Amino acid sequence: VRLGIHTHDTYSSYLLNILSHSRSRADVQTNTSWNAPIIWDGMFDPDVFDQGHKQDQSTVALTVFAVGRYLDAYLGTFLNSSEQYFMVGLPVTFYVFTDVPEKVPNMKLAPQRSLKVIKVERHSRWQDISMMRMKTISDVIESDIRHHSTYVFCFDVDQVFTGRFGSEALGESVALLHAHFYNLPKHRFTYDRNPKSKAYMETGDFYYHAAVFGGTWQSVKAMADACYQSIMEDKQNNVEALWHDESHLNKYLWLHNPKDIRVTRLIWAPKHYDTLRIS
Ligand code: 2GW
Ligand code: MN
Repeated sequence: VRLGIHTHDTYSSYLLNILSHSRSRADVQTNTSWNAPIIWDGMFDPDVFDQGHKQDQSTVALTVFAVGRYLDAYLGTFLNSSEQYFMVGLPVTFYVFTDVPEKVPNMKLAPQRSLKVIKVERHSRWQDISMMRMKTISDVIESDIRHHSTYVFCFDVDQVFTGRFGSEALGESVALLHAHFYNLPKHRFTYDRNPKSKAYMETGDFYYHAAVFGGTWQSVKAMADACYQSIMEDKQNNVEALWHDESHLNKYLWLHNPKDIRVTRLIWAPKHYDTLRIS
């Protein structure tokens, strides 16, 4: 019960099919004020989503960073649990970023699933280890992911999958409602409140957890690029957002709400009053 999902404007036919198979829930908010779905356990039929995405030949990339002590502490458990629960049945490429590639555990993966290890520098400040992921994610989408995967999901490594995280989470722009905040009043949200930071925001709609975000590679690249740019502008101005990349992600997702008009079917023709309405 932890997937906050919003979807922009591309819907293929099987999604319409899915909608007719969906069940609602009365105990949680199931759509945003701009009508994007918030998906919770019990609202979807996993088999219908899986079938649709297999038909569409959806492929998924997962990025995760394990730099310094975080490799021994978390990576093995994270990867094993992802192999067990993340997008099972779909082709998945894991992208592991680390400063010590030779220490990445050898994993036996199911068919159509593979793992790529990419060496990154270890930033001396932990804030940079976290924030600079945005740049690396954008670069790897550009150089590799966009040629192989429809969707990309980016995860913190200090997490363990304990249940299905499947194709119901695939959408153009996907974010997770922070488990600590989803039920709290907005004034408790820990957005960045420093007007000098690019992440500054007075109010917003949700508080998202930067430990999970995803979407189509195009959408994730736009998100990562924008966050990275804001992070760098902050550095030039000698400020750092309260929760680092998470603050920038929250600002971006607040500014980039999905549109409520998905398909333009009928538009107003231009009316040339000067020639049409001469009496
Ligand atoms: C991070 C903080 C302090 C000391 C070390 C690190 C660290 C992070 C590290 O030494 N090595 C490393 O690989 N990381 C990566 O950055 C790793 O993937 C980790 O999951 C991620 C974010 O750091 P984490 O998980 O310690 O931060 P949290 O759990 O407090 O996360 C939230 O806030 C962060 C910004 O402060 C990020 O936005 C994160 O996405 C949020 O979940
Ligand atoms: Mn974390």
